[in-house]
Amino acid sequence: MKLSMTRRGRSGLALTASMIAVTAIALTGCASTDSGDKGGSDNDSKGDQTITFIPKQLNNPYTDVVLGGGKDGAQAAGFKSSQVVGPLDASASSQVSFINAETQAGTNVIVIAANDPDAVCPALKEARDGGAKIVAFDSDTNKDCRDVFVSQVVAKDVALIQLKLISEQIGGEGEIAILSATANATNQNEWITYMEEELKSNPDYSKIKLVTKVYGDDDDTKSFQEAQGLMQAYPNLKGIISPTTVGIAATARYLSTSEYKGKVALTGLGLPNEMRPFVKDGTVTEFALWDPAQLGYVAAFAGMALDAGTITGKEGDKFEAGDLGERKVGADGLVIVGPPTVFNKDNIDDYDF
Ligand code: RAM
Repeated sequence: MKLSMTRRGRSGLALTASMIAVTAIALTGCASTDSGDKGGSDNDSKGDQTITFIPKQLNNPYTDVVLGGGKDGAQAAGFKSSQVVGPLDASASSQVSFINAETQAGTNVIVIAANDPDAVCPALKEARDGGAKIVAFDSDTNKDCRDVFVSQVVAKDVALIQLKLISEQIGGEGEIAILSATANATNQNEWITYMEEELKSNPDYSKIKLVTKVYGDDDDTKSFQEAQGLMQAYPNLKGIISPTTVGIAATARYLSTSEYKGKVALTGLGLPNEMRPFVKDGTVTEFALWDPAQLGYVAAFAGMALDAGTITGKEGDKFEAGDLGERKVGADGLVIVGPPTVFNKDNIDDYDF
């Protein structure tokens, strides 16, 4: 990993605490945005811009790390103020009222991780009509509702790494299941589709059978129960892929005290700090993720470049993302942050997020 903003030595906990404070202000309805000039040129762009992050949901430790990076990025990019607002659940329409409030407030840049690619679109279009720039991150909206999509990694790579890990862990054959977040999440569904295609087309995986997909809704309790349900419904299950930090942690917790510990493999996308005990106790061998703070950080810089008019989101546009250097806009407004990292007992202690 080239540059990690949250490698050991920087405090992920501090970020989390500060984000909780911001969230508390937002939830009481007291958060204010400054309605600044929308800034049409590079020269008048610095100084009074406002940026608001709307994650899929607030009560998600992954989100806290992303938003910590977002806050750092907003400051480094020169925003006058940044804030976080959002729902407590990741349901399809839960973000709409928050978008509308930002439109009312005249916020310059809205950064959103969409719970549903369609549900947020009418509200985002209104925000754009009012002059706001829209940066989707983590989970995309429909392409015509945002200016750019800042993605952690190439979506197909995320899918392939998880398949490779599960295949290694179950010896290349047997039944597997996917325990996802919500059924509408754009990012989850894209990864799952790539996994399904690869399972069908790659002869290396011809002996692996995906028996079911279940949804824990990025809710710890529901994810735990879904994991338990999987084991009851599929007694021959060899492995579970959970491409969500909430799902993989809840599943690991279930497996760790069950008779399936060490027998049913679990991989997916997890936070090293949450997964550490389960790697150390042998419940989980290897899982993957990127540095979530970098996602928020790059999204803030993309927002500033859009607001300043130095990029419009077209293919080939370039912008500086502070410490992380130059980023390029690809086809369909896609900005890639960095490659996924695989965590196991040998390297997990090197990471702190
Ligand atoms: C969960 C969320 C998020 C996803 C990560 C990996 O926290 O579903 O959208 O990107 O996991």
